[in-house]
Amino acid sequence: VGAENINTDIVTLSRFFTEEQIKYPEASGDFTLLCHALQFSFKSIAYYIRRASLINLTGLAGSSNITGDDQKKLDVIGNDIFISAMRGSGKCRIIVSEEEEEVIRFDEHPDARYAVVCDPIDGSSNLDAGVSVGTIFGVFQLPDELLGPNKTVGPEDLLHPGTSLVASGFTMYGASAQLVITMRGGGVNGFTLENSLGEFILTHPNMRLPESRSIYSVNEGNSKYWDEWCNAYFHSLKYPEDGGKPYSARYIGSMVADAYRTLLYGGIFAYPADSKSPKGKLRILYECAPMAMVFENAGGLAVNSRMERLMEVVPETIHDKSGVFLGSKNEVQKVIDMYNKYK
Ligand code: FBP
Repeated sequence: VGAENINTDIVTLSRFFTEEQIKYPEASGDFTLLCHALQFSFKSIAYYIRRASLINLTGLAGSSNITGDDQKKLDVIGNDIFISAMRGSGKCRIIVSEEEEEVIRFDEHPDARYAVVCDPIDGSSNLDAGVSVGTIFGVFQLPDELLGPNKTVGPEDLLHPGTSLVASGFTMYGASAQLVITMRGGGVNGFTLENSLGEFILTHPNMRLPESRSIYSVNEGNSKYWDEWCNAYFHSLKYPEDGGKPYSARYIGSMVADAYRTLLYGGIFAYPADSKSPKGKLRILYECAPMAMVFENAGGLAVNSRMERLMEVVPETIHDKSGVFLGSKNEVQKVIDMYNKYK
C-alpha cells in the first residue's frame, strides 16, 4: 500500500467528543469527561472479553444477580470496570447497573450532574460460546436542585422516560468492537475499535436504518405464550398474503448483536411481552430506552407491546421491564397495524 492510500484524516472517538463539545461554547466539559470514562470502560471490557478463554474468565462466578441468573465471571468484571470508570470520571453522581439490585451513589462527587444506566455485559448467556455480547448505556442529566453536598439522590430520580436521556448507545464486542452512540436531538454514529491503536475510529457516520427490510428477529420458541395478534403478525411475515417471498429469520439471542444487525440492514427486532412474562424480558432503563433512542435517531421506530412509543415509557422501578419492537419504520408500522386489527 502506497503512503498516498493511507487515510490520515481519521476521526477518533476522542476527537469526536472534543468537536461535539466545541459546538457548545457554554459546555463545562463535564459531559466530555464522562464520555471519556465510558470509552475507557468499553475498551477495558473489550480487552477482557477477547482474552476470556485464555485467562480462564469463562464460566460461573458463583453468585447470582437480582434476576436469579447465575453470574458469569465476566459479568462481575464488566460491572466492576464500569462502576470504577464512572466513579473515576468524577462526573457521575449515581448509577444503575443490571448487575446491582440497588443504585450506586458516588457521594464523594456531590456536584456531579450525570446519572448513568447500564447493562455492562448484555447477552452474557452467549459468552462461553464466543458469541457477540455488548454494553448498553444511557446518560441522564440531574436537575440543579439535586446537586450539592446536602442533597440525596435516589432511585426515584432515575425513573424517567427515554425522552429525558441526553445520550445513549451500546458497544458490541464482536469480530471487532463496535460502538454506536447518539446524543439527544442528534444523529447516530458508529465507531470501530482499532485494537493496535487502542482507538475507536468513526467508521459509520450518520447511521440511518433502511425504511423496510424483510428480516425478523425474535425468540420464536416463545410463540406458545404470545398474544393472538403477535402470532398473527409473525405468521403474516412467513406466509405473506400476496403470495410473495417470506421474511428471513435471524436471531442471535444477544440484544446488541441483533440490534446492531437491524440498525445496519433494517428489519425488525422484537422481544414481546407474553403470558409467561407479562412485562416482557428486557429492562426499560438500560436496555429498551437507550436502544429506542438509537433507533429513533437513526430514522427507525420503537414501541412496546401496547404499541406505545418506547421512549415515553416511564419505568416504575429501576429494573422494570417492557415488551419491545424496534426496527425499520415500515416494519414497526406493520406490527402496529396488526395490533390495531386485533384490538
Ligand atoms: P441478559 O442481560 O441476562 O444477558 O439478558 C438479555 C438478553 O440476553 C438479550 O441480550 C437478548 O435479546 C435476550 O436476553 C435473549 O433472551 P432469550 O434467550 O429468552 O431469547
